[in-house]
Amino acid sequence: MTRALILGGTADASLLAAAIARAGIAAVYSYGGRTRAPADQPLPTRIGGFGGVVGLADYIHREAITHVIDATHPFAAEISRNAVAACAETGTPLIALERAPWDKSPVDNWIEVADVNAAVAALPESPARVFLAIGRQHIAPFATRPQHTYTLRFVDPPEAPLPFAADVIVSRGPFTLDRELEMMRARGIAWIVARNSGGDGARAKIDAARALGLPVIMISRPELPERQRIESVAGIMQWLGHRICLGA
Ligand code: 3Y8
Ligand code: NAP
Repeated sequence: MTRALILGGTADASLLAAAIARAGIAAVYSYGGRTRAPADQPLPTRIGGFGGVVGLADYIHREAITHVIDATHPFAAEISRNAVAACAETGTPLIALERAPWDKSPVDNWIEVADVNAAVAALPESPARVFLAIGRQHIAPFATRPQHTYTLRFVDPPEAPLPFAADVIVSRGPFTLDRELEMMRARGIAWIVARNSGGDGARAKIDAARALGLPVIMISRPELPERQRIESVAGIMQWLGHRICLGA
């Protein structure tokens, strides 16, 4: 009896959930519990951590999960690592729905860096107006550069005081090119810090930076363990269907 676990929390995961629900395949959708009101899904949904690798392995056993699909975000490295370990331990087939990174075009002005600390170091010394489009969890290192005027964008309003003075836009995306252009012009943004998330949901700011000729400090993705991965929902459905036919 097939029962898939979708590790979700992205636009792609929502598209996959819709396809699985349409196909009538039994599945459960899992959010990490990061936002106050995550989008509804057409599948039974759970919210919150599993309790590390052990917790995820227990969940797989307890809930008779037969297939795990990691459709989380490329920067959600911990849950992805846990999924590889828990599926190896329980002998559960695992596949990742993983979007390709954005490619730098010759007209893009990117400074590619390995992590947030390198992004801080890549900012200019002289005061600048900087748009930090990297969410809420990893902004603290920018407190070491208080000379800049920061615009942040969060999914939910900040609950705690910010580690530095900043203007916060509360918006969950996906975002449009026109809105990104309007925001950047209105705020006189001169620098953008982004993660190479890939996909369409966050791409508009990259296109807006290109149109305005603005530099983007682009944070590369974290290293993830080897696992089978597919870039399309159709590919995942094929993988799932094939395994269901094989009874594997
Ligand atoms: C909780 C689910 C949909 C899904 C929307 C995608 C697109 C918009 C782009 C910017 C960049 C950022 C952030 C972002 C994007 C989509 C997609 C994507 C980036 C939701 C969602 C959850 C989260 C968690 C949240 C993080 C934060 C990151 C904001 C739902 C809306 C910056 C990533 O406050 C917090 O704790 C937020 C945390 C992880 C990164 C961070 O470290 O702050 N996403 N985002 C999922 C869960 O609980 O399991 O609430 O419905 C999903 C989406 N976020 O419905 O179309 O990529 O699929 N999300 C980044 O790219 O750097 C915004 O502002 O330009
Ligand atoms: P993370 O750092 O990789 O994971 C931290 C811990 O959160 C995990 O160890 C796990 O806790 C729990 N967790 C994360 N995702 C989960 C899920 N889908 N279901 C159940 N538990 C989950 O994750 P993150 O970067 O904070 O991302 C959290 C969620 O936001 C994910 O669903 C991700 O797809 C979504 N998201 C993240 C980003 C981003 O930039 N990181 C962007 C868009 C969407 P336990 O160890 O207790 O199991």
